[in-house]
Amino acid sequence: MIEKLVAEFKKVYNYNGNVDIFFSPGRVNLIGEHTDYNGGFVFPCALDFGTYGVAVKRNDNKFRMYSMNFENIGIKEFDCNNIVYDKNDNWVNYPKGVIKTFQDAGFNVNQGFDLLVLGTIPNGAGLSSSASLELLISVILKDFNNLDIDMINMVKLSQIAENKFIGVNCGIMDQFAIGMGKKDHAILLDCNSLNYKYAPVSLKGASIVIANTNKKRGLADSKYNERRASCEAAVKVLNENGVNIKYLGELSLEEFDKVKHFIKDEEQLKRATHAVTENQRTLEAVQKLNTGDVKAFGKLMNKSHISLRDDYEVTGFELDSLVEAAWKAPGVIGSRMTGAGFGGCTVSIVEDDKIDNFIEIVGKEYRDKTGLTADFYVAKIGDGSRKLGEF
Ligand code: NG1
Ligand code: MG
Repeated sequence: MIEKLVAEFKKVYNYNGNVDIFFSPGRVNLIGEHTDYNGGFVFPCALDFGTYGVAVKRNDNKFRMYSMNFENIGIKEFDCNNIVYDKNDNWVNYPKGVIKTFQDAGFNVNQGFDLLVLGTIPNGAGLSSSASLELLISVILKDFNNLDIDMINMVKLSQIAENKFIGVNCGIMDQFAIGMGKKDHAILLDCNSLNYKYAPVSLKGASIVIANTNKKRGLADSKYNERRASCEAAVKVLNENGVNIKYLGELSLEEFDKVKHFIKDEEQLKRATHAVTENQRTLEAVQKLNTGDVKAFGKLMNKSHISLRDDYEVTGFELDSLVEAAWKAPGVIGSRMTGAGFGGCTVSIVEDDKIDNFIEIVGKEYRDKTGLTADFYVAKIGDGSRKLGEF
């Protein structure tokens, strides 16, 4: 892989010296869905596949960028003094956004560089190829400009880049999981306080299997914003009735049960119910995993899916078909949709000796039902964004 990347860089930029290589993972959320922007808990982990960046410093403050995933776009060039969003720049807006956000935060990031990237994360599948790229750029900026900044602050700036420059109003989960990832661990993150704890993920002869529905997410962004708005509306109603909270994630299930009658709108009530119960499930699931009860963890993943299907209504035919097929398959400990929903991926925990069979029979049932072919990945949990070295 490294040799291929170096060779490609040398060809694209007609260059012959040493290069630096950086890597930033994708992420999968094991449980805690649509809780991040509700100030609740999430439990994601970084993956062992992600985005590679080959970079060489320039003698000026220009940036040149090339992606092996979008060869037709070719090399894009821009100057550090004039960074503006351009829809024709496609993926290059992400690096632009990160550089601009670092500048706005007062960091001198004027060291120009040539960059070649290769993403091994399926795009738009809910595995966070965008946050992966953002953190990749953050790590390069830190390295090339000798910046005094820690990973948590790079995570925050990357989220700001996505919110303000790209215009996607995401929570902090993706950037946090990718920047702060740790091999063989998932991160229990309180998205309100940003307190976090690493939990070892030892699945006792089982593995994480990610399955991509290959259903395009379509209107996902507008529906995502609708869900956020419903939760905010529920908070408003509760506050008008004397509950004093900023986020639904602040309420325990018991507290919520006492005040939920104030929410008269049926849809808002369902959305809020998901946010509160999912938060509780996430804490319980991590407790179970910590005591080695993988089966109980899997059951909570199943319940998470049901809540996302019935209360939050973000699953859809494809995700439901894939998860239902998984629930029936031998050796499956748990299965649910992951990410924003409406399409994208599912995450399952499957006994190692049943994985081949799982891929075959779940894949077949899904194809028969939907006419789509799912892609499967047996995932390993890897470390967060980092420099791999000089080559
Ligand atoms: P995905 O589907 O991976 O893009 C989105 C949000 C997360 C979180 C999840 C739902 C973006 C970029 N990310 O994830 O912050 O809210 O949905 O749990 O929108
Ligand atoms: Mg994204």
